[in-house]
Amino acid sequence: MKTLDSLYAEAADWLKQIRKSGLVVVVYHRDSDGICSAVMMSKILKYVGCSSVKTIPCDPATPAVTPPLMKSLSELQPDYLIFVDMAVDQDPNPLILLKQKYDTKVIVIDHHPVSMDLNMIEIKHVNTRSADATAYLPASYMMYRIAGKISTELAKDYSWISLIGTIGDHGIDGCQDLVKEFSAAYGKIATTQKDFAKTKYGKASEYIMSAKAADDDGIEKARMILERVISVDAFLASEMLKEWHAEIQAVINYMVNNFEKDAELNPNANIAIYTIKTQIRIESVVASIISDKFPRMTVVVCRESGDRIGCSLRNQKSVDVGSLAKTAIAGLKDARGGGHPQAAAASIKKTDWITFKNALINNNTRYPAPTKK
Ligand SMILES: [Mn+2]
Repeated sequence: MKTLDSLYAEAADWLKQIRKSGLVVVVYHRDSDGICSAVMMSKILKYVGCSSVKTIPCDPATPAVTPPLMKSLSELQPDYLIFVDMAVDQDPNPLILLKQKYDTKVIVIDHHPVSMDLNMIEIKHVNTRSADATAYLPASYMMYRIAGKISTELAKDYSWISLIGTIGDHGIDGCQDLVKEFSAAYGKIATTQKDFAKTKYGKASEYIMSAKAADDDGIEKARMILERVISVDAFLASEMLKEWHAEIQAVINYMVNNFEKDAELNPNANIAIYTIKTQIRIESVVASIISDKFPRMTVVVCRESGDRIGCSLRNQKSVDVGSLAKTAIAGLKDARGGGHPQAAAASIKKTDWITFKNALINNNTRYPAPTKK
C-alpha cells in the first residue's frame, strides 16, 4: 500500500510535468471544499507556469461525468483534465473516451470512497483512501499537501484557503497538521472543527455555500473572488457575497428554528425526516446545522424541486449515512444516493417518496458508523 505522503508527491510530479502552453480544465465539486481545492489548484498551476486554465463547477451525479459536462469537455478538448473533490471513478467510461479522442491527460484528486482504481486505465488517481481507507481528509487539505510538495512557500501562503475548504467539509479534527502549520504562519485562533467553524474562516465557508444557494452561477463567482483576494478578510468584504449570505441566512434560520416543531421524528429508529419548502437549495446547510445539535441522530432534510425530491443526510456519530442513502434508493428508478459516513445525499422521483422514506426509517439502525482511528 502507498503512503499518503507518496500519493501527494505523485500528484505534485504529475502537475509539474504539465506543458506550459497546454489547455488545462479543472472540474471541481460545487461546494466549499471543491472551490477551495480548485483555487489551490489554480495557485499551483500558476506557479508551474500554466497560463491557460478553465474551471467548471459540478454537482455530484452518477455518472459523475454528465452529458452536459461531457459536451463542454468535447468542445474544449483540453490537453489536461483535472478533477478535484469529484468521485469520477464511479464511471470512468467518459474519461476513457476523452483520452482516446483528444489524447487528454487526466488526474483525479479526491477523497470520496473509491469505486475503482483509475491508475489501471492510465488515469492518475490520487485518493487518500487508497493509502488509508478510513481517512477523512478533504480535497482542500490534499491540495495543501500537494502544494507543499511543489513549494513550501506556496503551501504556507495559501494554507488559509485549504483551511476554509477543510472546515467546509467538516474535516478539521483529522487535519491537525494543517492546523498546526496554519497557526504557526497566521497565529493560533482555534484547534477543533467546532471552534474553527465560528472563526472568519468558517464564515468564509458559509459565504461560499450561500453563493451556491443564492445564484445559479454563484459558486463560480465566489471561486473567482477567492482566487483574486489576498486574505480571508478581503473575501468577506465582498458586497455581493455579503448580500447573498444575509439573504440565505434568514431562510436557513427559519428552517432550523422550525425543525423540532415540523420534523417527523422516529425515536425508535433514531431518525428525523424534515421536509422544507423553499426554492433555495439549502437542505445541505440546514441538515449540517441541525446535525451539530443532534450529532447521534440521523437527520434527513428534504426539499421538493420539480418532480424530484433532494435530501441531505447527516449523522456525526452513530450511523453511516452514505451506506444508508445507497440502500434507501435501491430498486428505485432514476434515483441517486450516497456519500460519506457522516454526510450524504439522495435524489429521487416524487412518486417514490413513501418507499424511500420507509427504507430510510427501516434501515437506519443497520449501518453503524465506522470506528475512527
Ligand atoms: Mn470534499
